[in-house]
This record gives sequence, structure tokens and C-alpha cells, in this order.
Amino acid sequence: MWALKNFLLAVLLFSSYVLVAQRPTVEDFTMSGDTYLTEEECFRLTEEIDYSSGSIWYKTPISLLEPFSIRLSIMVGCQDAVGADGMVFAMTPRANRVGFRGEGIGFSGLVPSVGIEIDTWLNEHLNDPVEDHIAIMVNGRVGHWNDLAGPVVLPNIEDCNRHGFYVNWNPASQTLSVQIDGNQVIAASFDLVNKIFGGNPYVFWGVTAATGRYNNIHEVCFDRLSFSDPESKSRQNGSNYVESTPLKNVQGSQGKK
Ligand SMILES: [Ca+2]
Ligand SMILES: [Ca+2]
Repeated sequence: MWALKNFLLAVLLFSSYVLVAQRPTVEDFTMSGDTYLTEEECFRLTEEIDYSSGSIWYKTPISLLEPFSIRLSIMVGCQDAVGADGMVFAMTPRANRVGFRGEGIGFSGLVPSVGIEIDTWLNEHLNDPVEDHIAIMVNGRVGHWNDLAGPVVLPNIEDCNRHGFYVNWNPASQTLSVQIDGNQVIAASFDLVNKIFGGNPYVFWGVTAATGRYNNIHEVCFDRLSFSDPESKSRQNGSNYVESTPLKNVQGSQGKK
């Protein structure tokens, strides 16, 4: 009996260690382009400046054989009519690579890849809807001819507010789904590992943003990250997500401002 208790205690301690090890801080991300860390513990990817781009990448790859849930807050700018271009949540097997800015939103040309695009600028030649929209895209193709899902039209998202942006992956059903402000807005079921990544389940994830002839502020903050099964974790210990450490505590180590 004691042996069992000690074993369970050891499992619990080890689990705690693993969870703590996953606790994200600013040190866990690589910043590129025009990105800097704000005083509000968020990453500012672009300012209201034309032809700007920025990205952040989580330094450790994740496995698409395991479930994950990544909860972000995003701010896609304060300019509706003249705001551009948007943001992309991207997954790709090689670290710190981004695509073209402007209408490419740091995603176009990135191969192989999967991207969840939030596009705020109408590019007719890319078959963009007039409205702000979201789409799940592959291999850096930002024209809406090969989307895994979408484009789905969104209410104006360039409203100067932060919006909850949750990305969930269920490997059992191979479903990638996205919630914005608590509502599921898009989902795709597809064999990403074999049909996109050539059998390699390990990918880096990040967020890119870009401006072009028009611009907007683009910003991302982290609520919670979980790279293990949220449902089984919540049944076991009631704590299904890893809370992020306030990024402000380590500000200045990488920020340029
Ligand atoms: Ca566009
Ligand atoms: Ca808009």
C-alpha cells in the first residue's frame, strides 16, 4: 500500500515537474522582424507602419501525435477601413522561417506549413472576401483556392480590442479547430502529419503579422498553453492548462523597447 502511495506521489511530482517545465515565458519564444515585447506582457508584431512584419516562434517543437491547446489573445488593429493585413498562426517543421509580408502576412511561400489566417484586407486576386475573414491554409498559399477550411467571414475584428484566439488539435480525429471569443469559428479534419509534413509529426508554431501599403497594429498575448490532453488532465487533477508566467518579469532580455 505504501509502495503504491509512494509511486502515485512520484507520478504526481513528476507530472508537476513536466507541467512546470512547460510554463511559457518570453524566453521560450524567438522574436523576429519588427517584434518587441510591450509593457503589457504582449508581443507587438507590427505598429501602424507600412511594409512592416514581425513574428514570434515557440522555441520547442510540438508533436502532432499529441493533442494541444494554445490560448492566445490577439489584437488585429484599430483601423477598419484602411487596416491591413492581418495575422497567421503557423506551424512548420523548420524553426524561425517566415514567408512574405504584405498580403502574404508572413505566411506566403512557407513550405511545408499549415496556417490559420486572420485576413483584414481585401486582395481580389487572392479571392479574399470583402469582410475580415479566417481560413485554414497550407504550404504558404494565401489565395483561397486550396484552403482546408474557409474562408469564413468574421465581424470586423480591427476594433482595437483583444480577442480570445484558441487553437486546438485533436490527433484522434485529426481535427484542427479555432475558437474566437469562445465561439468555434472554423475547423478542418485532415491528415496534416502525412499529407502536409511528409510523415514528420514535429512542428514549430508561431504567429506572424504584416502590413503593406496599409497598416495596423498587430499584437499577441498568451493566456495558456497546453501540449498534453486537456480532458484527461482535467479529470486527473482539475488543472487542465499551464498558466503562463507574467512576461513582464523578464522584460528587457529580448525586447528592443
Ligand atoms: Ca488579404
Ligand atoms: Ca475589418
